[in-house]
Amino acid sequence: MQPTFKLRNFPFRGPNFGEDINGMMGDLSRDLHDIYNYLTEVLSNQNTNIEVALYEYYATRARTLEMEAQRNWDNLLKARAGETLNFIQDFRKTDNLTWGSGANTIAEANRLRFDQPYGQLILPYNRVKNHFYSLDVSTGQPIQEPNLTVTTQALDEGTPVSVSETDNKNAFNGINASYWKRTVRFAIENDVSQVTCTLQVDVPASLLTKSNVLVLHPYPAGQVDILNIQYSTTTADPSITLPGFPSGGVNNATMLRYHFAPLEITKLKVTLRQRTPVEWDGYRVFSYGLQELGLQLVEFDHTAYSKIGPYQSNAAVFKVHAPEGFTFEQILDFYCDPYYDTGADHTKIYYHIYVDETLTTEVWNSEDFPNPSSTPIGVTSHTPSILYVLAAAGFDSTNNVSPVLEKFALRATVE
Ligand SMILES: [Ca+2]
Repeated sequence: MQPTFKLRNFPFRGPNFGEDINGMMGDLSRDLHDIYNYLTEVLSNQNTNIEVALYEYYATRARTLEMEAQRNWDNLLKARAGETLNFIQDFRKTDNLTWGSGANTIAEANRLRFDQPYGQLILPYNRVKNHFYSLDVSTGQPIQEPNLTVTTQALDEGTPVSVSETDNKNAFNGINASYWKRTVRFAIENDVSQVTCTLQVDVPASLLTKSNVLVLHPYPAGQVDILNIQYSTTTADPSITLPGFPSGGVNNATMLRYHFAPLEITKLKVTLRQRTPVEWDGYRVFSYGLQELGLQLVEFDHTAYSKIGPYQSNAAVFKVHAPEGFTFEQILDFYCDPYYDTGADHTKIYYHIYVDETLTTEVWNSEDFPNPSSTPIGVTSHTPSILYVLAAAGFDSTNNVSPVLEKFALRATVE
């Protein structure tokens, strides 16, 4: 949209011509009209986009609730048939999270950090240093490091009609709403099924210190495959896969976060793939990118795990509910990912099971008891309808990392 307005010359004390005045007013009126039309169209498009996203959200939510209901009913039917039940707690959900009650309630200062979007329970953060931006002390807004070198490279993008890209530095500014997006458009009859590219960034030398956490928010969330995250600690191009990144990559990636022993990372490279084209304005279009890629040095809380009064270490508690009308009889197995500390492996992850929310009657803990799979735990004398599973962790100083707890599972019978 271009303004049509042309400034006419009106000399001081005349002569001024009605034609000029009217012409200029006409231009202004047309421009205002165009601006209003344009704004109305933009707002209307925006509302349509929000509406589409909302419908998609409701549909996804409905499917999730349906699956949850099915799982609960599955356990109820098994309970009625006298079968063994499985209970799985993934740390992407907060509904069963509690901190106990009464004198043993886990104090605010001793709570594990629960980061639901990543599905992770980790040690509390004391301090965080971001390598690509800092926060303005007066406004609280992120300020990007000015000397950032970022390069995008097509790996395999076929023969597109056009490729456009927003500023790739948007992936490093600490603002999710401002993202790097690469749009690859093909003719509609083109059968291309996927596109791949890489994004490489040099960690600014002025900010070069060690890093131990990497966070990645893909765009669009849940539709981009992250094929690799590689780093370098020299001037050479990144070729070493980030510790903890799965060898098969992460398909349909949502928010990702990796913790590793501190490394002096100088360069980072992310390989992305998009396999979901959309038909857009008559073209076959692949869009992919990142909302944010963050590299951080996090100082974790180092409070040691103590078995006596476990609630004084960093911990969290999850309720496991027996199906309606039943109480727990025997715990037959306990499994967790990552696995609890068995002594030699230093995972520094510990679990306790209580039959009361006040965390007073412990029926099992991972240090003193064998796994229930070898020695089942009878709990009938307590008639618990809820089990309280306490997860505790201490800093792993052998490997210089925080434990990252992701899920646990219980197998039990009820009566
Ligand atoms: Ca961003």
